[in-house]
Amino acid sequence: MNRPVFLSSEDVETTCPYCGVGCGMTVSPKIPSTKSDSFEVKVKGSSAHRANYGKLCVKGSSAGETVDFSGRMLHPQINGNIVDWETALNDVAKTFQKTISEYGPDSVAFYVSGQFLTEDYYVANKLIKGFIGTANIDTNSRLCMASAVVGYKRAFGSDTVPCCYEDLEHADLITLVGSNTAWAHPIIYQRIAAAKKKNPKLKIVVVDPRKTATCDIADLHLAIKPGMDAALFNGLLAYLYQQNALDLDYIQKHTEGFESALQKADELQGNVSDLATQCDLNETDLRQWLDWATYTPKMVTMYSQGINQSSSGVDKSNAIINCHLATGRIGKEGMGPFSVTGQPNAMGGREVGGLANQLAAHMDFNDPQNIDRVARFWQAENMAQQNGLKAVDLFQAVGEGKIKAIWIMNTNPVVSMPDADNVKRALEKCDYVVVQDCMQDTDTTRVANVLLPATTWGETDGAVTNSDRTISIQRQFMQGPENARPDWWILSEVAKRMGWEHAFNYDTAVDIFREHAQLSGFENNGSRDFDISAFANISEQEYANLKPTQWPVNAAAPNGTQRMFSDGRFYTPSKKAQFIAITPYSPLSQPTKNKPYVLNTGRVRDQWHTMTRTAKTAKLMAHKNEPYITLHPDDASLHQLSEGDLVRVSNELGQLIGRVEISRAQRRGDIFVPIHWTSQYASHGRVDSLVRAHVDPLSGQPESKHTTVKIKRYSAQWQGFILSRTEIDPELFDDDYWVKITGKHFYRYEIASERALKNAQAWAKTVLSSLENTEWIEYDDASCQQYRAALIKNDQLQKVFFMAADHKMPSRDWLGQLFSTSELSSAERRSLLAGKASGAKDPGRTICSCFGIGINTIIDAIEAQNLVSVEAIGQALKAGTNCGSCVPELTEILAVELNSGVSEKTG
Ligand SMILES: Nc1nc2c(c(=O)[nH]1)N[C@H]1C(S)=C(S)[C@@H](COP(=O)(O)OP(=O)(O)OC[C@H]3O[C@@H](n4cnc5c(=O)[nH]c(N)nc54)[C@H](O)[C@@H]3O)O[C@H]1N2
Ligand SMILES: Nc1nc2c(c(=O)[nH]1)N[C@H]1C(S)=C(S)[C@@H](COP(=O)(O)OP(=O)(O)OC[C@H]3O[C@@H](n4cnc5c(=O)[nH]c(N)nc54)[C@H](O)[C@@H]3O)O[C@H]1N2
Ligand code: SF4
Ligand SMILES: [Mo]
Repeated sequence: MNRPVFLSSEDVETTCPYCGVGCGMTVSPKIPSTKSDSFEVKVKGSSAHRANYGKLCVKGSSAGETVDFSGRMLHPQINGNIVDWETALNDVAKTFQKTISEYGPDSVAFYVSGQFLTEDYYVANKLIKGFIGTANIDTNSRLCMASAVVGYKRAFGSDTVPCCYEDLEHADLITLVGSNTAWAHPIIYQRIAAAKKKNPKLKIVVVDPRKTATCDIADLHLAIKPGMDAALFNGLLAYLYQQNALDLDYIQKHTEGFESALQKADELQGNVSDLATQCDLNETDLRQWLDWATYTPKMVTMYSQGINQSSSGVDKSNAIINCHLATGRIGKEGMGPFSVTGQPNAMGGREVGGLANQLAAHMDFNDPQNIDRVARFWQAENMAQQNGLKAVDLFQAVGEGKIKAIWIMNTNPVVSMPDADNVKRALEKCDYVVVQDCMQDTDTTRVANVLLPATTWGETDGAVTNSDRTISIQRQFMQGPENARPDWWILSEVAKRMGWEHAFNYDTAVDIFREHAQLSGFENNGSRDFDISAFANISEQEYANLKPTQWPVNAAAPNGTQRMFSDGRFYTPSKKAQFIAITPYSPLSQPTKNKPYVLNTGRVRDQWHTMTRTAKTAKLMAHKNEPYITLHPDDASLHQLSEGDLVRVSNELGQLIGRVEISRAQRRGDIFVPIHWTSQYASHGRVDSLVRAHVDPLSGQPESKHTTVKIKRYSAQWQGFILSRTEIDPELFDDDYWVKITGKHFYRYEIASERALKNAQAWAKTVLSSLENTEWIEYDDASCQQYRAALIKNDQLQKVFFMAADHKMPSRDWLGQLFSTSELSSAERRSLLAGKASGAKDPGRTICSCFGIGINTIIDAIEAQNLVSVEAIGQALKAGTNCGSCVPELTEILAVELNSGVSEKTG
């Protein structure tokens, strides 16, 4: 059946499909009682889950709106033809077998994802490493937290996140480094904000070159020069020593390598004034943070992509960890170096060993005993003996023809890999590309030979592990498309057809989870941190009811483990933690005369990665709906750019076109572009086509936050927008700029061209292609380059097109609302080509997505009703009262209004 059907009418406890906070959710199915009744999935935060205690952010709370089957991949396909599963599975198995027998196991590869469920991940890893016989499996986690993994391993001898979320509530100082928590980990942000309210002593410091929405709760923002974090934390280490604030007893008992780490730090960053210059920081601010970090015992340092996505990402992590070790601030309440993960199961991927340089269950290839142990446990027939290729090298090898067959699952590398156009070319050239996705049309499915339709969130069961080691279950509550299958099932069926029936004979996800748990405890005896042997015999029923649990969970800790390293024992051979001497270095691309700008990239509040889920809902599209480029006002005036202009960003690898957003939140010389746009939603929006594939030498993680580019105004000869009840083929826009935006009952296209439009009416007739029996009303004024048209059928608005010399046309909101009415009133008809109801006000860009409240409405209310707090705005307009994701922006708007200052947007 290719429409969604619930399994039952009972509430289901599950886990959010999005970020690594790992919020628990209760899903309440609303079973349609009649055929025309709508299918509705209600979600609310589960109050019992210790990640979120009932809260959800705007993405999580809208998850129910994304489960319809629009755009889904519905059938297995080979070279564009629909085939049955048997044919597809045989084709994949045979082609992989043939390639391996001709060219050896290293001629094939898997590229997987931190959004895989643990069971999917486990099977993929077992198949390729234990049976195909190569470790050529890498994951998008390489782009995400590979540096954090290596940092932890260098320091602790294991990939262990020492902290838990409760530490954020116990801390008196939280330094957020390279983390836009407010947008990327909103529920953690809300926990920190609540902790601060409760404990006014708690200081928050944000270290980020940009002034982000997260800075709204910060006592101090250090707008660090991009890439200089290792220097900053070296500086802290030296300062701790200078202030006599070291925990010498801890250093002596539990660590090694302190002397050389301190010596290096003191030599290079021992002088605070010099350090301020190196990091381009105000010295007073820097001293303030150094003092807080020296004299506040309960300190958590939470870090994310500003640290990891760097050519010195591993060193940056160790520079942070060094400071915690030097003061013994680890393994104790309210303390620790806390790397937060981005994807819902980035941690599960690390557990199964899904990276090319991991083996399984927190064992590596560096010890032959590990290889032997895993081989015995799996009864592996072709055990891989060494690390495989990391993502950048892997796609390079695809391009060079060394990898002849690749199977990509649950990730969209043509969008998300650095040097993405080159990745695309490599895949186009590759003999055999299998893409397993739940969506039919992505940039990566477009270059596949074989497409395999997977089930997705809500349609299958599996485990995920969040940022603080909590394992929770994503549970099935609905039936997926008839021909979609769970990822683990597809992998197992191919494995069986390659001759390994006995090793992949799984009936359910629980069978796999049990095996994974058994491996974690196999010959472990306390030698490995990752141990969930308490689940080694878990029954179906127990799995179905599994409560969120923090690993390790074994005989010694049957209820899980909140915090690690409390006893000062680590997983290195000496059981002591390791200091690493750090020599900071700058990002690899440095600005030149021709490419003077540093391109920084990251996330927006309401979109998830390559938008395949979040762009389906109008609600999540309302906040930011076009690719944009944020730049400092001085850089904007240098290029004579105003807010809303189009600009072209380019370098030798590619180009991107987006809207100008001017903000003092941006440092001079740095520009920021969001990562989300793809070829399905924008003509020139894929930012990774510009990002150089420079990597950290130890982790192989790309420097996605630092590439040099030039910018140039896009000299639009005309601009326009279309609202249409049905989709429009972007091919009709030729090579012009276009962006597609999902509205409620319509699609919106923003268009611009560098070529003059000689005959607007003719263009409109082609692109809007009038249907039969449609009324076509228009307004044409060539003298001022204005053309407007509307198509109406049976009194219902079908399409509108507005064009003008520039972007300043009526707000799209009022016109958009008309698509929700089945019959236009005569007043609406009369106002159509004016684009607004007479006397109506433009609500402005959406701030609160839950209630659809725009910035102008908020400002008007603040002014008219003298509102002085975010709570008062909430009472007046409801804005910010549901999920709270927009509270940082409301705070900012309020601050600007109360100070009557110049509007400063945060990105
Ligand atoms: N809304 C939303 N939330 C998400 C995701 C999403 O797609 N959308 N994705 C999830 C995933 S997979 C991940 S990995 C996380 C990422 O979560 P975050 O890491 O918080 O998000 P980013 O926006 O990638 O980058 C964080 C910040 O790093 C800063 N930065 C850049 N260069 C430097 C530097 O040299 N030093 C420092 N200190 N900072 C720097 C950027 O300005 C940016 O504000 O988010 C997760 N949550
Ligand atoms: N410049 C720059 N580049 C970046 C980043 C950055 O900050 N800057 N961030 C990097 C980071 S941290 C990350 S995590 C990556 C994310 O980048 P990607 O992993 O490429 O992005 P997603 O959109 O999450 O891709 C997931 C794909 O899996 C599909 N899918 C969803 N559910 C399922 C399922 O159950 N099964 C299967 N088989 N498929 C499914 C979706 O439709 C989608 O096509 O981007 C990286 N790229
Ligand atoms: S913070 Fe938001 S996106 Fe992340 S897990 Fe929670 S509800 Fe989902
Ligand atoms: Mo990520």
